[in-house]
Amino acid sequence: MSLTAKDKETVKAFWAKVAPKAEDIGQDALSRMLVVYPQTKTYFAHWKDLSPGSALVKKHGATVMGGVADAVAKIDDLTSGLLNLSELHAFTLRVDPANFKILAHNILVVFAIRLPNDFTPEVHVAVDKFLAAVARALSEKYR
Ligand code: HNI
Repeated sequence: MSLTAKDKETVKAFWAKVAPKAEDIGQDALSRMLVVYPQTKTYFAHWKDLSPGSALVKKHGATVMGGVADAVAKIDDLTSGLLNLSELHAFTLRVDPANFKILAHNILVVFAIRLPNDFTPEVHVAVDKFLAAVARALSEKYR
């Protein structure tokens, strides 16, 4: 399942709508992940407060969306573009790669809630494929 040229254009155009709200979207998606999939909290056990919208959740939500923005910029070669980030998650953070899909799902949920007019069925398909490709690229160093 690779991204077509049309998918890439759709993702980039949608990202222009996301960018001004990226921090809010990131903290919402991360907050939801931690509540709905509490097993993900183990990776953030060193944070003081894991409740929705806490200072660290906000900060890290922005960091993650920065990573996704970087992936949009590297959409033509995600595997090599995200290699360092993959290495970090695999060897240093030791995040189970199954969690990348969980976070991707939460990001999609928040896109649908916050950008209901822009998140059309066509955008949904393209962005779902893109986030799946990001999850695959982040999983690269686990192989
Ligand atoms: Ni993730 C740190 C991007 C999914 C757990 N993560 C980062 C950083 C970026 C990033 C960028 C900061 C790197 C640095 O300091 O150089 N993470 C992403 C992206 C995704 C993702 C783009 C998927 C879309 N990370 C996940 C998931 C988990 C996760 C699913 C665990 C459930 N990430 C972490 C942890 C850190 C982290 C833990 C370190 C945070 C800290 O502050 O200690």
